[in-house]
Amino acid sequence: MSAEDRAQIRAIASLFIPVDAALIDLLPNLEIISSFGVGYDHVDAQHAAKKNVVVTHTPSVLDDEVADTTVALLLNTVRDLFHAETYLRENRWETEGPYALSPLSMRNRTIGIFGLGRIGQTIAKRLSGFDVPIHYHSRKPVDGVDFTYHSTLAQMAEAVDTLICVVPGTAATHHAINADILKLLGPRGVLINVGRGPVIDEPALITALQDGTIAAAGLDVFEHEPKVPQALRTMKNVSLLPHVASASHDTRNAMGALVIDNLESWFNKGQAITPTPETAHLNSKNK
Ligand code: A2R
Repeated sequence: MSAEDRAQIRAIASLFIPVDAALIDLLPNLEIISSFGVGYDHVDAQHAAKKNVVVTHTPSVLDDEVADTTVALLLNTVRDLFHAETYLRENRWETEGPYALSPLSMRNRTIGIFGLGRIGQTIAKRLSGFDVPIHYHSRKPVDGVDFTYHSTLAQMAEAVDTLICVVPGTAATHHAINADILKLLGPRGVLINVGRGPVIDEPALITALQDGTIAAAGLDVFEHEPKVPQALRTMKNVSLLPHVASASHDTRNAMGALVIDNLESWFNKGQAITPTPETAHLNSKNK
């Protein structure tokens, strides 16, 4: 693309496409990057801020869908439902008899939510109906909730047996769930990840699942997705989804509409609707 063409570009709508510092630097008149999804780890928002470029994302409109999928993934994992259904479909119920009892269940579980943000709180609301104690860890306690707060992830992992990860993928959360945290979660431990793959040290998780350090895992996101390690695919105590937590027509349409609404609002009213925290201070064309 010629320098003249690049100078025409004032906005990027990004659907899972990386927008790195080099791309931002190529576009001298870029004003806004409107990104699809609540997580925007594929956009260099800090570099965009330095260049006075607003980055927007699509929070809130996917909370219910992701929370529903999280509960489904948790139940699928503890009750072994995928393998039970496969057993029926292979006609083994009729020929071999009832499916084996599941070693795990939701009974007597204690839940720990790593990241009690918009999605984490929506998950907690749903799980409150399961009569299970709910704990959480984030950097600050959340006002107005009566779940048990832990100021460190290690403290929470020790106190719970079911860890739900729903933090953003950042430098600070990279490999936050490592061999030490899995050991603290313990042999009844169930790990669910609907946040970002790199938050978990995947090789450490595979080892922990193989040697019984924890009992099971349910994963919607992966460290190098769409590549999923063969070891995970062949393990029976693992439930795997191809990053579909928000992937219904309803919710993806709402997310797409917010991508467009942010662009329209920026160009028509001089202000985007849902800027990321890194660029919120730039969110006025009259700055
Ligand atoms: O730490 P806080 O108080 O800012 O709480 C946020 C927490 N969080 C962390 N907790 C511990 N250590 C960290 N380094 C850290 N960084 C962030 O994660 C907050 O409770 C939560 C994020 O909540 P929201 O910003 O409301 O995000 P939302 O919409 O719930 O989505 C979470 C993530 C997305 O970034 C995507 O990666 C994925 O779920 O779809």
